[in-house]
Amino acid sequence: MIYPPQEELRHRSALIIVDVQNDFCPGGNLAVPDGDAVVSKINNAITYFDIVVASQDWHPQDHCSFDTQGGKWPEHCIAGTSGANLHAVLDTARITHIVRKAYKKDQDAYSAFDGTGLAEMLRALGITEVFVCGLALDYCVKATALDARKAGFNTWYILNACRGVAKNTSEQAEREMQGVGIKPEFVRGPVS
Ligand code: VGL
Ligand code: ZN
Repeated sequence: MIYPPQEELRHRSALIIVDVQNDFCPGGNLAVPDGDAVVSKINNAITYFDIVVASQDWHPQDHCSFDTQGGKWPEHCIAGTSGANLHAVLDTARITHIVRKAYKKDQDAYSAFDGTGLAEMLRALGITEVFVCGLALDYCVKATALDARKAGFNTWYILNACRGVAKNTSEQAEREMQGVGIKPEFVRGPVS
């Protein structure tokens, strides 16, 4: 398999853009280093897909993952706030489906498949090939790609359209994904 998807596979391929939200970008409450660098890459990749899913982390104010509630993360991506919005430069006109996850107080969800019906939706659309990109490589991108593979999709992660929270966990994430047959891909241009 190659990126971009071969023309005859285009109608069976989906791009999943994971959590490219303001809070995960520089200036946000849980900024991923260089997180906004994925946007221009994704805007390039997006042109090769007819089915484009964007996920949003979508937490209530008192979500269990927040340090104020004994969780591991600072408050982030609170439903309806600007921090939960998709990055303003992301080409949202080409997004065909949005899934919101981890919107229940007592449940966290790293994967865009978790509690969203995404696998069934993609199957109903005839999708067999899934390309994952976005934030963060070592958390939600990894979890999404692993779930895509588990659900039976041929799965790739577009490495240069991802950023991770930390180097060691990102390298570990790549090993985990590759260990179950998820392959790395790279989006071309624009030169930046
Ligand atoms: C994420 C930490 C907490 C992510 C979401 O999108 O990778 N990370 N919530
Ligand atoms: Zn979260």
